[in-house]
Amino acid sequence: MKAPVRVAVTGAAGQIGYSLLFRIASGDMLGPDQPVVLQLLEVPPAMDAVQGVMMELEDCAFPLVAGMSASDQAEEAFKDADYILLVGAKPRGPGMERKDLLEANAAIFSAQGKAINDVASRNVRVLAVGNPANTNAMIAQRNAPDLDPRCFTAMTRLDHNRALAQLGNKTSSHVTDIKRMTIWGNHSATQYPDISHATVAGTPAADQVDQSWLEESFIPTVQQRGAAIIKARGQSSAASAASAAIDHMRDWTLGTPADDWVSMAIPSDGSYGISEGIIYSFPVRCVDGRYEIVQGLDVDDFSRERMNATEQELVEERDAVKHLLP
Ligand code: NAX
Repeated sequence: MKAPVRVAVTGAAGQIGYSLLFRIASGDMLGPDQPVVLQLLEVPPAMDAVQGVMMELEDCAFPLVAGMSASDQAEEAFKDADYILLVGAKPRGPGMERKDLLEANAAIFSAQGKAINDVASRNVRVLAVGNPANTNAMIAQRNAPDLDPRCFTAMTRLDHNRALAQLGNKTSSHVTDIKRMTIWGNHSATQYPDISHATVAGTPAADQVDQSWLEESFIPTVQQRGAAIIKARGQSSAASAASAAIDHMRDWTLGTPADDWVSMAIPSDGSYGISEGIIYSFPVRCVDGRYEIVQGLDVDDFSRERMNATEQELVEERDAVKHLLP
């Protein structure tokens, strides 16, 4: 058995937290030989609820749980953390404009970024799930100047997995037959799910579907899937979001298969002409605990237009919170 690692989760009493924590504790994220110490962060009114979640975690008697704590102080919850999942965020309230939402979350993620900078492991892996996830990750990163910017990522894996499912249904194949799916850009309705490099059972996906399905069904369905779940379930996706967060952290840490890649929103280094510094979703491969953008993919006019539109939205989000950045 390995030495325990510290995993901090914010928003631990929320719906995603309720699914996520039990998967982490059972070894789905870091493997069956990796004990974990869970460090939960919540806001003061949710401290009773989080105690209840900890009681249930205890009652599972998970062999891999080496310790557990909850706090309403980020400096406590992030202390020496090796992994941090930033799930808690302020939801859009009635009458709230997009700008208000960005600003409210900027306050939360600035403070959490500073705390990560001050107390987390120097090799921490941070995943922002709480929306607007990409810009929240950027704000946390900018407030953590002592850490490598590459420690900070945001989640587009749920979009990636949704795209696999849609293409699998359309081509009557299993998701495991599909390789090289890509989500470009923002975790929002401007994201660009791209099948132009994908294969289904070894043959190009683009040869197996027509352009009108791509434009009129596939892309909008993936972009709008979150809203469709809310409409059907009356609540936003939670178990699937938790599952995607597990996938993201597992692949970042343990690696991606050589013949495939995954989508992660990471600090842009200018690859594919995308503005440096924004947290943009790229196709990435992970080896030895590090991610690298898949380089050299052909980008046609159809893709370029969509990659630029979602980049533009992220640049606008960054500009809207610029006055709050250090
Ligand atoms: P819930 O409202 O059920 O839970 C959020 C929890 O976060 C609450 O318990 C709240 O008390 C806590 N919280 C709020 N501010 C906090 C702070 N400053 N520090 C610590 N905890 C704090 O939401 P849930 O359904 O769990 O969703 C959480 C976030 O994930 C939302 O922002 C949501 O929009 C986002 N999502 C992101 C997805 C993605 O793919 N990136 C998909 C699913 C989800 O919509």
